[in-house]
Amino acid sequence: MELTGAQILLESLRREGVEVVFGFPGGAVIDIYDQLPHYPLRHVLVRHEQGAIHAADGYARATGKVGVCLVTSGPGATNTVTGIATAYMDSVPVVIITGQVPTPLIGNDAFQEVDIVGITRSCTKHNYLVKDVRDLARVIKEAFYLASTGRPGPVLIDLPKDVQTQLTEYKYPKTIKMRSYNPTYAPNPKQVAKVAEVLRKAKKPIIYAGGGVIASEASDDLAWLARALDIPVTATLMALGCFPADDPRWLGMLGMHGTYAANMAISHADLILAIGSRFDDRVTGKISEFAKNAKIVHIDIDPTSIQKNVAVHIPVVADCKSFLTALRDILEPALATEPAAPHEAWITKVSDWKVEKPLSYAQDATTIKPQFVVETISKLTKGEAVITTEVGQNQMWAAQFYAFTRPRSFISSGGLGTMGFGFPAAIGAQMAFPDRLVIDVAGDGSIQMCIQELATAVCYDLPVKIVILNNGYLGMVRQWQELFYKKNYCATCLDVAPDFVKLAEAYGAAGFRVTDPAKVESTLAEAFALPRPVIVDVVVDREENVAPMVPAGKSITEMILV
Ligand SMILES: Cc1ncc(C[n+]2csc(CCOP(=O)(O)OP(=O)(O)O)c2C)c(N)n1
Repeated sequence: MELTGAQILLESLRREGVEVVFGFPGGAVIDIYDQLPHYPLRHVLVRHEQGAIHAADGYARATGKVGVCLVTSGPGATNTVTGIATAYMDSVPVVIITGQVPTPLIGNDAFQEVDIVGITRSCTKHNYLVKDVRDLARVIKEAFYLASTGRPGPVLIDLPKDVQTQLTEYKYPKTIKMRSYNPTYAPNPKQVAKVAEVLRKAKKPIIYAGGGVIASEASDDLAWLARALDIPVTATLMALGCFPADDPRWLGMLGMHGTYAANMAISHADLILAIGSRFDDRVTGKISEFAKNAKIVHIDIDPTSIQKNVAVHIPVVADCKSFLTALRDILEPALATEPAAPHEAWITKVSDWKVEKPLSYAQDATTIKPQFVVETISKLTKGEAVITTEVGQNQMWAAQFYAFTRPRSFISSGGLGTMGFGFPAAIGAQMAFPDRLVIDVAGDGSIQMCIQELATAVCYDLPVKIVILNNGYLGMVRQWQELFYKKNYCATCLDVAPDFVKLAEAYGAAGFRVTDPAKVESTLAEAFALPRPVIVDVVVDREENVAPMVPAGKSITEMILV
């Protein structure tokens, strides 16, 4: 059967199992929108293309499926670039479809023309400009395959307007043939055996889990390993939720704003099992001082991330799930005959660090501490909500003080640190799970970057909650200015701010304000119970800092603790 390019696109999305498309129309995609009502796809009309890409990203992080976003050429396409880079840095599978000017006009500075393929070359896993409608079905099949396999990431398809209207015979390929792309899932058995051996011998082992554990759905396997061999677990921002916070082996996040216990434990370990993590500079601090006495085992699906930042003793190219399954196959029978020696002395040491310098704050009767707000959210939701965050102090407090119980429940821009991410990402997560409680923990600065999506939330009856930790500052930058720039608060005071309660109401959402610590819990509970979008504007201590903090370039043992 002959179909137009627009029909091929939509039919192929259907065949890929896509249920939701986040988008914003324009002249260069109007043919696609013209056909959209004929396909069983839910389209969410956002208010800004940055909202579309972050929502697709949030949907992908919450579900593990590929998120899809559709925008027009020129400014529509460029408005997605921040979101594409956000997804790329955090290895999130999204497919971005951009309209393009007709092929004869490409390169002519035509109206609303940009070279989006060129612009996004360095922040996509792959991208395509489709000049011939006969290539389209194959390109879409490849795009979904590339986005979701190996190390996941964003893939962009740029589709010129004339290609959308051309007709061709439609045949959706069943298989993919890409000679140069063969991700390795299964680990080398010899390497796994070596890992089993060093793990059993280690006296002071630690698991350092990264986002790959969540991406490969390996959280249960990780928990089995930690418990079977009695190993403490720390994780990156991206991996929060991969190990339950109530397990005694849980140390909290490591790195720049990690816990004292996690940073001390990784610095004193004799064996680090780094799994699905990439030794980001926010984690390692001064690299020459990082884990000097440890043997390092690194499991990653992306061979290029191994040996990139630190020297690794046992490299394993595999996805986390396959690796942990293979390791369990070796360890389980071995443990049946010879149980693992518990790491009593090591666990005691680690527990002492936890008790010595826990995450803490002092809530008094007058000024609300932001940490108290996050702890109250955690308590009210029993650690089971989907928490998205903006970027800054709010993000770090959410990471530190919310006790996550399951994977895919913490959704935050880790690698790029994108202010404005959290709210549209929450919309994406809420689209995927209409019945779950989805809360964006926000700063008063960040929330203003994509606040227009409140209209989207209201329009689609998405009961997303926004809790603003309102300190009247671009708090994290102010914190740096306080600590390292002699309190020169240049350009970080948000003197003029909207009345967030009225703003919520203006959009048709509900708004609350809290200034009294005694009212925090009841107000949040009331807000969470409302079946509609809500902003809770919590006026918090203006100059509270995130601690611990490792100053940039220092070793992670050199933490500022207050
Ligand atoms: C798009 C973008 N611009 C600038 C920054 C730099 N930045 C990092 S944190 C931060 C302050 C965030 O302020 P706010 O949202 O009020 O949160 P707070 O730190 O006060 O919780 C800024 C400006 C960024 N991360 N992203």
